[in-house]
Amino acid sequence: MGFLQDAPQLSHPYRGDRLLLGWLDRVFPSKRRAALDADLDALGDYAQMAFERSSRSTRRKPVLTQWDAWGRRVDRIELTTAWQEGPALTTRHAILAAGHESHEHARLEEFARVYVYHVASEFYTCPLAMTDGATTALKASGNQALIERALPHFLSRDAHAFWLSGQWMTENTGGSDVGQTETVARQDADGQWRLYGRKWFSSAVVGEAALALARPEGADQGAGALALFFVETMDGADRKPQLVIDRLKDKLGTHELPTAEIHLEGIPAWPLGELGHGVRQVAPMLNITRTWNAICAVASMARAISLARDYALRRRAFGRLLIEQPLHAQTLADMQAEFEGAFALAFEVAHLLGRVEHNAATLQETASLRLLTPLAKLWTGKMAVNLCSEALECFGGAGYIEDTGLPQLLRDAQVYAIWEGTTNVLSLDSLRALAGNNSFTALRKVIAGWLGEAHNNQASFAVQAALDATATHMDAKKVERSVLEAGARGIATTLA
Ligand code: MFK
Ligand code: FAD
Repeated sequence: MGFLQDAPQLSHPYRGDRLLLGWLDRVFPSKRRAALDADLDALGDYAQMAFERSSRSTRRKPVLTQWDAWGRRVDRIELTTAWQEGPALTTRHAILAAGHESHEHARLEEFARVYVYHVASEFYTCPLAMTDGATTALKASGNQALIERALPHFLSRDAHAFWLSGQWMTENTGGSDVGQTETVARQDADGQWRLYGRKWFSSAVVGEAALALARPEGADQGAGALALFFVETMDGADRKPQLVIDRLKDKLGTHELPTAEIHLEGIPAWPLGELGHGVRQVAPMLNITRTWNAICAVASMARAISLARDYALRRRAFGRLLIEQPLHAQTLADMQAEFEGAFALAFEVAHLLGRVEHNAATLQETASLRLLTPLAKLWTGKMAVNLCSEALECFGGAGYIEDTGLPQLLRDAQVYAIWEGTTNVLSLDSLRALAGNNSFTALRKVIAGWLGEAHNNQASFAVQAALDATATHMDAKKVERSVLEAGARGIATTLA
């Protein structure tokens, strides 16, 4: 046999990540850093093992069996190995529990774990994100009965007690415009609420709970009249019969994640708070899952770059290693620079989140968090697609071949820009954040600080012009809303 190319190897996703290690050393007090080390080390070991395992096996998709041999409806979903390992890893390493400890570094400790675990988890991080979001929304609701019922499960350190939560928002009528929700909430004579309707995308259908938007029977049309409900999906070991799984989606990527279309046929539900303003009540969940999205997008970039860098040390062209070819080295360096910027943006959101949640933030930091959350989500979502595409090209034709495992990186990356608010929806959310009456002045100061540091004058002018337009619109409604919206993506990406 002639020449055989070595496959790329994965450096340790924790101990080999210079950027993460440097960042942890910088932001953490040494005592906290040492405690975190053991969990990150173990999650890094798991991620390296999972990488090697995936190169030996054909990746599987979850399988839905709707009927048993005797005609009974069972809706059983068989999960991939990584998904079966998810609850034990999550609870053993306190991935969710760490984020809800009572100190301002809690979120950073959580998201460092998420970053190391994400790619190996095969998007088990998707329902983890929603569970974290549900925890945060329940806390914000102040509904003590539901908090006491659900949080001991969501934040459990025992795999047997652990519950996942879904986020049932999107319907056929619209995922961005949830105001069109058709699912109805009806109250029994005994006062129990029940949900009836169809949810078009449910990514945690194997979970034990969900937060669902529904319209109380007889309520007005539009988003303002929606209510947010807590749902439990299981009756002992069986899924409740009022939750019917119609089918699993056949998706471009995230193949291991069982995303289902479901029908709700009277499943019991409990409102989180008042029977209205469900979107306002679900917003804390959205902001948490958007932060997860940014961190996970950055984790995918880290994986793609790590493999491309390793390959450049193994592959030769024109008499030398790829890394010795000046243009290839420059290509990798440019990718690394974009990645490090995205990493800084995503982790700044995690840092601010922890400070805000523990009352350690200034007014400007609170306003920054509101704006940076959509910006980080939209920027890292797009960047992950660009960067994974570039990384595939670094492997030449091998990057296009399925059993190298590389194409999956690109397919999976495409989801970051779509779910949890598309790029356009988040650009509009950035305008919403800018226009928040209390925060605009504080934000202008923060942004002036960024512009002071920026060397790109064209970008500075664009941002300044956008802010002036926003201010004018807010003050005197002189700028047409349509003009502002048409420019929203430009404003958002420039700010990001
Ligand atoms: C591995 C990575 C892990 C990531 C997890 C991935 C899981 C993916 C699963 C999903 O995709 S779940 C579905 C996600 N769906 C969305 O993200 C919905 C996208 N659409 C939007 O975000 C719309 O902007 C939104 C539905 C939120 C608002 O639409 P509306 O109907 O125009 O509402 P409106 O009137 O602007 O806002 C209602 C209230 O919510 C307002 O407050 P008030 O009632 O007090 O005025 C808003 O200020 C507030 N609000 C909206 N977005 C907010 C927010 N508040 C804080 N933060 C926000 N982001
Ligand atoms: P639409 O809302 O119809 O959007 C279509 C296009 O119109 C987009 O490009 C959008 O940017 C643009 N657009 C819409 N409104 C505006 C506007 N005002 N201005 C400018 N442009 C606009 N949802 C859940 O609730 N739970 C889940 O568990 C879940 N899991 C998912 C898993 C996967 C793999 C995927 C792909 C999606 C999942 N979703 C889930 C759904 C997801 O959140 C929605 O697909 C997303 O919010 C977009 O909604 P839509 O598909 O209805 O698109």
